[in-house]
Amino acid sequence: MQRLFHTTRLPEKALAVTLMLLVFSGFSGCVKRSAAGEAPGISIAVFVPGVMSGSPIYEMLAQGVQKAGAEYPQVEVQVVEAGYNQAEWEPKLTALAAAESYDLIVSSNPSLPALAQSVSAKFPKQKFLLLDGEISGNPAIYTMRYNQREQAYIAGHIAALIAQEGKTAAGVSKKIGLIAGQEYPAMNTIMLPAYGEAARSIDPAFQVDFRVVGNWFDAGKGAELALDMIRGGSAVLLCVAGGANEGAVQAASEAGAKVIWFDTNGYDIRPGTVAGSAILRQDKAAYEQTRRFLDGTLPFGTSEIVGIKDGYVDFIEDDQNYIAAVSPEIRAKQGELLRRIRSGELVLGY
Ligand code: RBF
Repeated sequence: MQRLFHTTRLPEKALAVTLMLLVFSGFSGCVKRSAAGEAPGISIAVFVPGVMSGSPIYEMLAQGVQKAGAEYPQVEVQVVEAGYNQAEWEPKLTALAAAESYDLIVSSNPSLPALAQSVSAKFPKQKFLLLDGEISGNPAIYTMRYNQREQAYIAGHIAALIAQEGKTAAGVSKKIGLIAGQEYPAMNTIMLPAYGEAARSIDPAFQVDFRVVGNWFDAGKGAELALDMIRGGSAVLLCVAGGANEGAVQAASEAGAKVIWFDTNGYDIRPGTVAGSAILRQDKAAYEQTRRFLDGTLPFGTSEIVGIKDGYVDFIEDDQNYIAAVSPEIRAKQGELLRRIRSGELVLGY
């Protein structure tokens, strides 16, 4: 989206002088490129592993970093979209680090920690802030991941309540669907099981029809899968497939099924069809963690996990489209589940 590299280079002598000045002034922050007489600058790259359009988890990432950057003087934020070819991500990330132009590279998704670890072996000075992934023990990498067992559990809970109410085209149904962009450990071992676990807490007979698009953009495939799932008896579909969600929600709307949205508030996308939004506050996480970096307090080498109680995972209950689409009885039951998680009565750990 924007230029990949920032090639400002200083003459070595100027850099040495700058570094000496910084050392002698006791500076412990992250200024890299500065020359005598110039205000020091901090440069941050947001590495988007995919494209932002259709994937609000990445839009929130860029927004949060940009918001934090704008609150500090001399901070420059560049957003780099790496595209959907995952084979290109590591070479592109390596190129960003090799440019030695960025004080921090910010990115997000569960595959990033391993990529950053590999790049870090070659460029150990490069710092990384990674959300929605986990690794600890590398002094150049900080990670924050979300409790996606909670996020998928609250999605499965409302999906099952709506399915068993019998007001969709499927009638009373004990089947709910999940469409994912691809298979990955957090999906297969955390989200998919939690989605089913929640449905079976409503009725042990519930089954989950799990389908995989194979990428994060193909809306046509999303629609095709959704239609097949609805024909197979799934009354409600959870969509975790980026740009492919658009096709699934369209198909669900035409076939009289419901959709549960993931990561952001999706009620407006198709009022009446989108009947739940289990969200992540990735914009807040990106903003706060970038600020910690700029303040010099981001604890590199560590990882954190945050969930509902911490305010990073939530279910949107106060949207008019939710209130219009879902019966008061179901909303009350969903509200009670959220209360139990918030109060610590129901603990959904890993
Ligand atoms: N989620 C998206 O919304 N859009 C994407 O393009 C996307 N790409 C991903 C690529 C990989 C390799 C992995 C492991 C996950 C990806 N996700 C993507 C899923 C994302 O990390 C997260 O699990 C979901 O958004 C649910 O919160």
